[in-house]
Amino acid sequence: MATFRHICDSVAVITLSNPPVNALSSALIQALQKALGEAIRDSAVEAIVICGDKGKFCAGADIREFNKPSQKRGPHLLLLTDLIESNKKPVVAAIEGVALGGGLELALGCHYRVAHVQARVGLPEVLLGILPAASGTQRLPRLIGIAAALTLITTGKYVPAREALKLGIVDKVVGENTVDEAIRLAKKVIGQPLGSRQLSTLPVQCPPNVEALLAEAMVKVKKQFRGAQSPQACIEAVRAAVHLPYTEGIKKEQELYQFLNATHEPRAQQYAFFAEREVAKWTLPSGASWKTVSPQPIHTAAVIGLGTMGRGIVTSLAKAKIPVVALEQDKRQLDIGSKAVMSLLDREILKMEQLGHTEATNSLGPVRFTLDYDELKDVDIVIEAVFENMALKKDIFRRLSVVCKPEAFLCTNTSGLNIDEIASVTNRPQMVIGTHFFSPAHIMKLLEVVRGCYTSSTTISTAMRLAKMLGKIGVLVGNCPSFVGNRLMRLYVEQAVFLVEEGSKPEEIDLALEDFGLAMGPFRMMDLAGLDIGWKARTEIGLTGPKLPIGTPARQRGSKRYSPLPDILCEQGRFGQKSGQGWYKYEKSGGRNAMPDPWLYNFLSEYRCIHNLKTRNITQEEVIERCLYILINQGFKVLEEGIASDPKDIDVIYNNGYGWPKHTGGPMYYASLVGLPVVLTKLEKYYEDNPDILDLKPSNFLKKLVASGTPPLKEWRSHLGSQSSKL
Ligand code: T1G
Ligand code: NAD
Repeated sequence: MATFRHICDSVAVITLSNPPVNALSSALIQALQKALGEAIRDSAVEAIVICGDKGKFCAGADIREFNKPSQKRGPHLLLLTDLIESNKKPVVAAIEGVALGGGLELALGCHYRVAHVQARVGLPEVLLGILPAASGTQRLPRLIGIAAALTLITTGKYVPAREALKLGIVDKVVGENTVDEAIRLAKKVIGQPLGSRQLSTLPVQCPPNVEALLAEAMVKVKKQFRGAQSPQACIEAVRAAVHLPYTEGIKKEQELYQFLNATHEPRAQQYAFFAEREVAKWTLPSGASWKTVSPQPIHTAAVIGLGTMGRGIVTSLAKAKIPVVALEQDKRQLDIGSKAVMSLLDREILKMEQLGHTEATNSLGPVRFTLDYDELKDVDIVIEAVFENMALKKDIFRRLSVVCKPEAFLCTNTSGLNIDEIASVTNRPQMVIGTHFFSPAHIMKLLEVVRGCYTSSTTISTAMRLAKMLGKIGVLVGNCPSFVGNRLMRLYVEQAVFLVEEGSKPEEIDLALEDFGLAMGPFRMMDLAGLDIGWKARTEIGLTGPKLPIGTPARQRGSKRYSPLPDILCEQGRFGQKSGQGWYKYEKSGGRNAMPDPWLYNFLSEYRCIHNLKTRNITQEEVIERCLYILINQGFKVLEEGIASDPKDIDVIYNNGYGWPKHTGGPMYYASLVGLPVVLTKLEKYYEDNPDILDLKPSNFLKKLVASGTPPLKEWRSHLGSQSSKL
């Protein structure tokens, strides 16, 4: 815990110590309060430096204590920041690693801040469904102005030291010996007046258009974080800093904090925070786990196919400083692919330079472009990202078997093909695994790691380690058509199309689901991804097109309802954004502004006439329930089948790969919020109304949980039979 020691020349150094990130637990705050009191009272001490143990200043309040009753939490950090600021001895924060949330608030209470060049600072509370509650919303605007403070507080963005220096958050950035530099500074300022360094006493510098600025920020967060309350509360707190004196502003900050704490958001966001970290701790039914199985080192990689996904995957590897060999099928595709990769890498370099990196170019791993498989012979891992075609993928994996060294791992980026079938053509099926990246692959955080029946635990360990190296969140899932993410997504999208048949407009459905908080409604998403991709896949498996048996009813496949609407749009050349029209129309081919299309309304009327469909008024509630509950129901099926081992795996996949609003925790957490009995009853009702939508039939696992009294989400796993796991 906080340790206090004298050093020569009258500077006391207080070190925060609470591994691994020096989070401010009640015990640490208490120890810090004690150490500060001693230093302030000690007449031999003339200045104080606060630093963090093991190269990390502080990651803020201890999130694990958030559910503790407040009377058991001990002294409030806020009081400590006021104590530090008002004391007569100068206090300097020596920031190494991170100063986040309460950690930055603590540093803002100090009179000076020195940061290591690799340190990052920020107020990420909004990402936990709360707001900075130890004066951050009042001190930061006084230090850096309203506009910059609003950005930091409403986005939770982490700012690197050099940018923090430009913004005025820190006073000095050093390349080494941060604590020594802080001590030097502390000695220098002994005896100097501290008035201008006490942020709470400073006026907020308001631009004349401050109200417009606040209003603009409100519009932005309402759009960006639809349905979430914490970003709006953050703006209200900053508004208080503009209009009220510090002590009144603090009261407002506390009031807003209490308000948010009474909502479900903090619990949902904090669940999502820990879930993202827990998914790395995989375990197999055999007992092999992240703890027991070591990954193999990855020094070099290859990527095959430089299309939409391949170019992002190459960029992602280069960003992680892993040298990559990038292979294409012919000279023309190689030229196109290499140009695209180079342009992505240039953009990465630019971003780094803007953040103050002086050697950005050297911080990327080298990329070599080739048509020659021989160049793959020494790489440690290959990631295949060619067209979604089983025969082609098998051809490539056969070839890789011959060319690659026996220790090389072979990964496929397939969105849903059978990993076992691909593995079976190789001479090392135990070293084949699915690494399902999301588009754009150099940006999206999620990596679905798909275990086939032959995949060894070392291969899993290595793929999960790769995710970490790439700065991604790897989630281990089992092998089934479309894996977890796309399997659930397909039903959600299909449900949206059924609702259009029944009377909704695409834009009404999109709006309902975007208001719920999804980043993009299903129709805008289909238009963005390209309707032709699904059409091609459905044609290949004979759901439509020439392979469809003659006499198949238009709106039925087997005993299931089917909607040919997306197929018909494609037959008319409406592929979405790329062709300038799909479910919406666009200003031009490749345009991004989705506009409702009167053509579609006429087309839908005719379609409904032809198929004798009566339109009805569909409420927003029905849209949300049918689209989301069918997805959730499939989540329960995935758990029942052992394709995912825990509800949090599904939630992490949806929060990080599909734009699900984190303030609801993820689909499975959301189901627990709504209440499993409610979800079950609604599914039963919708299934009764639509007996040909078989996936509305409630899953046995959902029924089992309700029958066992609806246990809390963390106990669901124990209600699964252990034999069911496919991991
Ligand atoms: N409290 C408790 N545990 C924490 C923690 C925290 N604040 N931050 C990290 N951990 C745990 C994490 O669960 C993991 O545990 C381990 O530390 C390593 O984390 C009053 C209300 C600091 C940049 O939001 O952003 O201050 O899995 O795997 O990639 O206004 O963790 O090993 O058991 O993420 O090196 C605001 C959140 C709090 C910071 C390190 N602070 N943390 O990243 O390692 S609210 C935050 C992070 C607040 C005040 C309020 C990152 C990191 P385990 P890791 P990393
Ligand atoms: P794409 O059509 O954009 O690119 C495929 C690339 O593979 C092309 O550049 C093509 O020239 C190259 N290629 C084809 N045959 C080759 C061969 N024999 N050798 C070398 N290169 C060859 O496809 P994409 O969207 O990048 O998808 C690639 C894979 O990733 C597919 O399996 C797809 O299902 C999967 N995936 C796609 C997305 C997405 O959003 N596009 C998301 C996740 C996964």
